[in-house]
Amino acid sequence: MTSPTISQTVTDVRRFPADFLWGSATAAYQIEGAVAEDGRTVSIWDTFTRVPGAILNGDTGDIACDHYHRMPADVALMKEIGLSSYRFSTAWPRICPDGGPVNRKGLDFYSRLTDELLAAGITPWVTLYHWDLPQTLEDAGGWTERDTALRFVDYALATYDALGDRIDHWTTHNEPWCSAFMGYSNGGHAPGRQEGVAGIVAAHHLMLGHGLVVEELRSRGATAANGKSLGITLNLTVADPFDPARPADVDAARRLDGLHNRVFLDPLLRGTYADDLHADTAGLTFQGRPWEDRVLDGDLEIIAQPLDVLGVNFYHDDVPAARPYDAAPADLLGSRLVGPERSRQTPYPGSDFVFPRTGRPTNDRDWEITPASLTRLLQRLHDDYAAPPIYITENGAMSFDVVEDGAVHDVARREFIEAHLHAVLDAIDAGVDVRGYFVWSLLDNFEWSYGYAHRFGIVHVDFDTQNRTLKDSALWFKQVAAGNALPL
Ligand code: BGP
Repeated sequence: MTSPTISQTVTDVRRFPADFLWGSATAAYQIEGAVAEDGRTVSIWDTFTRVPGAILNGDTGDIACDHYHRMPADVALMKEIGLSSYRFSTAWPRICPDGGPVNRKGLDFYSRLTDELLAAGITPWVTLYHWDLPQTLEDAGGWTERDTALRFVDYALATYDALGDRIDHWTTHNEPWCSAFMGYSNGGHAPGRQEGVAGIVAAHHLMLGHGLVVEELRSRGATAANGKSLGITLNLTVADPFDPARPADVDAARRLDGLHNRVFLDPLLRGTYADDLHADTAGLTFQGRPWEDRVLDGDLEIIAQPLDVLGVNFYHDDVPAARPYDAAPADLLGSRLVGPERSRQTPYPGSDFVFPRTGRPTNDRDWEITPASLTRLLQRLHDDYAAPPIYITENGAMSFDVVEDGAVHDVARREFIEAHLHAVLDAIDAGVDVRGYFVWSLLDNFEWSYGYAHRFGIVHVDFDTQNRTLKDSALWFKQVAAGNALPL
């Protein structure tokens, strides 16, 4: 007897709203390779991957998934999986090499990709900045300089002018928290600067760039009435104290929420920075000045432009304990993994926490699996921030997958995605407007600090042969997307 499929057991399913988008996401530097082709210049990640010890096994994105040369075949894979949308990023150093004038050849690649997607019936969803700042702009100060936000507008407009006739969904930034705080506070990501409160300066300029782009695109007719949708993607978390009876832990959770969630949500959705963010960072300086010095009159109005959608990336919640906290390393999350040492510096200026194990199951990355927190997060965005329609623009799990007899039995990933899809449905049932879900990632790829050792794809990539194998999770996702429903 064959096992029942979704269509055979129509009563035993939980349905998603009509027109729910089923997608998968990637990012340029993580998959494209071809780093020196057709005029592309060096980005901060090309530079950072050369820093000894920065990336596990010294991996780089030089070749990655060789997607730049294999794009049509990869789009065919998306079609085979039945994706209704594909979220990718454009590479700034391809389109505006060295942050300068437009490079037609760089744009052509994304134009061909867009046409290929549309021909396959897949809705393109573009992200303008997924962390690959041209090195030349970093050399001039990077995101701690206001001018970088202005250069971002030039690049964004060039991209929109070339692709806006065919692409409706535009995201300015992916996870500006990582760009700002991993890039400029703890240095675990490119450009690798460990400059404390510089992270908030960078966050402000990233958001300023976002707001300026939204303003300019609106004036070019990118409005909902014209079928265009503009947004930003944030990696948000839910912060709970490890010991609710310990006041220092309660304070740690509040601080983490401030320096991770509200530092973006408040300016973007309320046009303000919270009082406790100012208080928690009082006395910290970057280049001798407090971060607030870089917030000029009118900036918050620009940042708080109304958005059509909010992208939410979610991997796990956070349950901090305040230091000093006495625990054996094995009792702390992440302690078993050999990650780059620099990533362990606090990315939270003025605050430092540890993350003790709470006893919940973990995945191969040693991240606790916390789907109920996704429901809480979505409800909070709805209740406290009156957020615009939400798309889950990334969610997924790392596992050390292997190909056996032509298949990859990634049960843990399938279960992870399934649990989080139920969490999304729980939020929808509670009245939150969630309109799509993009699994991270389409392909195993260059996972930043973790290089190629850590696999997130629903498609396995053999990095020696570039052979692709659909994992069991992809076959399952195909069924769910086709039925627009989860089996019970
Ligand atoms: C997000 C990024 C993705 C992706 C994923 C897993 O932060 O937007 O680009 O890489 O997380 O990341 P990592 O392997 O670095 O933890």
